[in-house]
Amino acid sequence: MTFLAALRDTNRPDDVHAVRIDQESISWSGLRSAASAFAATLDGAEPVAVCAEPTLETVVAVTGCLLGGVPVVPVAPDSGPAELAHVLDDSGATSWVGPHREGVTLPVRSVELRPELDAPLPPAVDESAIATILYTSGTTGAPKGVLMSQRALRVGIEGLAEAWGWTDADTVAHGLPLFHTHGLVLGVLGSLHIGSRAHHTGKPTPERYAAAGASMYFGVPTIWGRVARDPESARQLASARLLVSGSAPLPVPVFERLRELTGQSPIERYGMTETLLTLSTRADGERRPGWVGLPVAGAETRIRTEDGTDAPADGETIGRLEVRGDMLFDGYLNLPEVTAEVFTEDGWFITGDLAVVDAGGFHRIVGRESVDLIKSGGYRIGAGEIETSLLARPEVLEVAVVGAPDEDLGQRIVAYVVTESAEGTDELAAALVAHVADDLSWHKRPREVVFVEALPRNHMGKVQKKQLLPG
Ligand code: MCA
Ligand code: AMP
Repeated sequence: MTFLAALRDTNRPDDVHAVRIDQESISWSGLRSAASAFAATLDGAEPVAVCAEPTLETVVAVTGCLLGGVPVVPVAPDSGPAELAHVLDDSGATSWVGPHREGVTLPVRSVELRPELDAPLPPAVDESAIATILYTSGTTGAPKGVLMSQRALRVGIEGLAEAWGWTDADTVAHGLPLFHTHGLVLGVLGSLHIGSRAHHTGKPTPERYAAAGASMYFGVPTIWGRVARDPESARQLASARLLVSGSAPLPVPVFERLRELTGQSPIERYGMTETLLTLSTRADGERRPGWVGLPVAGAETRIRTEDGTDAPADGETIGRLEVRGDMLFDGYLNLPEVTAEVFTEDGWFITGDLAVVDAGGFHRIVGRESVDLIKSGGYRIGAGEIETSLLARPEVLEVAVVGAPDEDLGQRIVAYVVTESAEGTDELAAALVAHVADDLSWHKRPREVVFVEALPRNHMGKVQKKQLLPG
């Protein structure tokens, strides 16, 4: 058993493209040959950092690393200096694929979409090899590198294929970033394992989704909300086989509006960078608004109450969601203590999400344990990371970052800032937003800065973030 089975299958007919990005496409044999040629240039097992623009070059570099058994580090193309330096340093990447970036001193590897020399398809890789190191935010500190083995990716994708009836007859369309699990692993590598075609729409606009003519669509709730507000585009998705939402909760009104406009209920599924996807509704089963369904093949879940026992399957009792299965990560890179903390003594991964389960095994995610992990537009963003970035500005004396409810983004990043003069100006607010966008990345920028005289604190001096949130 090996990951990217369809890409490795030399008998696969070449009549349709394997991957299309915007207007450019590459055939199965073309991708196999370009990725094999890239793999042939790899000279060891050191990670390769790939600036993950949505391009065919990114797909060739990533699949080349996987074929060659070398870990790949997908990097957000707009990572600012602080984020980029951390990712390159922490991952131990020894080469860089992508445009010239200030601060990147690693040797650059080039990608040939049509290599002149034929390279043989590399032999199957030991499945325990690390496939990807994906950086994701925690509640505190800098983003952590999540080590995913080739086995974890294969098992995770096969679990979804079983739940969704995903086959080589499908075409998968989405417009998600290629530096996270959703867009890269599900949206591209999944197809290259199953044999379906992957179509990246470029920008994830409702019009582009409507024009893609795919059988399966992936999106975060922000995208589905925009589709639901564009009836003309939404109606064109009526002929799709599955509309799949995940990465954040799909609001019930969006679910219902999509059903009204397209005649079909979206599939909702739940997962994490560390666990791939562990829960989903099924192509052949019930799809209930607000619920994320059943464990996928190979995953197990349990919901633990405060006293350490399993919550009753009554659809009401809230507990901590814990998961296990072969699609889980191998740990956080360079952080053995942090890795140990997220597993229970008996080997379950503590997701940090709160959930309920009903008698039929259906799960509903009710929230997160920590207010410090924000989900904005489906991006996971640690409040601590933004606070550290803002505190580097001399004007900022104290800061607390929270995720406020937002109709479009799910949560919107709001920074409560204390300055010396206790008064902020619009110019300062704009400068602070630009500072985070430049220092970390665009999607981590606060959407709002509120100047306050003091932050609410308890008698121990700890900031009471819940008091900064409405309700
Ligand atoms: C974008 N813009 C910029 C920059 N980037 N301008 C200057 N500098 C930049 N670096 C422009 C855009 O072109 C756009 O302009 C405008 O800013 C708004 O961009 P932005 O704010 O980024 O977009 P948005 O509209 O707010 O984004 C919504 C989104 C995005 C497209 C849904 O949030 C997104 O791609 N989310 C996906 C996150 C994701 O994949 N998460 C998966 C992780 P104009 O409007 O003029 O064009 S979760 C995961 O992997 C697990 C396992 C799971 O469960 O799936
Ligand atoms: P990330 O590692 O970026 O994928 O973020 C994982 C987190 O996204 C989870 O811990 C959940 O809080 C959230 N999440 C993913 N899918 C869903 C969903 N369908 N419903 C609610 N939350 C979700």
